[in-house]
Amino acid sequence: MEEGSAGALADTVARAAVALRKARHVCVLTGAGMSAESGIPTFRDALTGLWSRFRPEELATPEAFERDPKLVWQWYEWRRELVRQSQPNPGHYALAELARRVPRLTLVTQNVDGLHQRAGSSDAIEYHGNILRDRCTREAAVASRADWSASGLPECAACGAPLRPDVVWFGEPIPSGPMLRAADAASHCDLFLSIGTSALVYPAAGLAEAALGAGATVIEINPNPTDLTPHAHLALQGPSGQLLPALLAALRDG
Ligand code: BV8
Repeated sequence: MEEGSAGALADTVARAAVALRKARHVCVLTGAGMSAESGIPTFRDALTGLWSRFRPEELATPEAFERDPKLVWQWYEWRRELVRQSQPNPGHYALAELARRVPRLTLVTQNVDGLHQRAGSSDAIEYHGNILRDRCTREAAVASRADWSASGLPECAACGAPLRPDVVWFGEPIPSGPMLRAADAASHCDLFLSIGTSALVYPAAGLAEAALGAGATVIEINPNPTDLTPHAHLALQGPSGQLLPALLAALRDG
């Protein structure tokens, strides 16, 4: 990074720390970029190699599961293994620490990897569910697996119905609890942090719009520009695993 842009970034981090110091209620939305430095490919990168011939919308949908449950389970088991082998990165830990240094912080994550919780953000709102949990397709509740199934696919231990990953697929509604809690935080916060998301998937991407509409300061952390960047008050262009610890240090030292 050339001298000028490093200086400009340090200045933007300092300005973000001033906004954090003044904030009464911070709402944070994280996306797949938050876990990139933990070795979990971002949602669109996850379709490299074996999966590159698919688009997310072709695998993460009820129709895909209906059409070819074995293929969909293969993709999820592959991603589950990546998640199991991953660790939270310094960005996850910095966010957990930040929650202890501001009056109120609501963390909403689009990620299904559970890394925020493993880093200490126990109250993270799982807007799109959690890939490590199974859900019964009949009882629509989190379920455990039968030891054996005739179909070779995971079945509910209680009722024998097929199991699915406990995530929100494209075309499915966000669970009402997370939806309402996230919408309330976005429209009542005075500072909104959008971290590691391409701001393309709705209704999650609408949370930043709600915060802007309610007059909150919006700060984005992302190495690349997104549709949100032109509307953000501050854009910290870099990896969250480095910028969140820098932001926390600036807040502490301020
Ligand atoms: C719904 C769980 C209605 C599954 C996921 C046309 C226009 C607008 C909307 C739509 C449309 N057509 C359809 C829709 C609706 C659709 C949608 O938004 N589609 C998009 C593709 C246009 N939304 C839905 O279907 C939602 N449901 O609308 O239901 C309804 C209502 C009532 C009743 C019935 C129905 C459901 C959406 C949820 C889908 N599930 N995940 C799974 O994971 O398997 S979404 C999936 O994408 C992940 O959760 C992921 O997190 C999320 C968003 O992606 P990002 O997190 O932003 O990840 P991405 O890879 O895109 O970007 C990564 C970013 O990180 C990049 O910007 C990169 O620069 C940055 N980065 C990289 N490295 C770093 C970094 N940042 C920081 N540090 C780094 N080191």
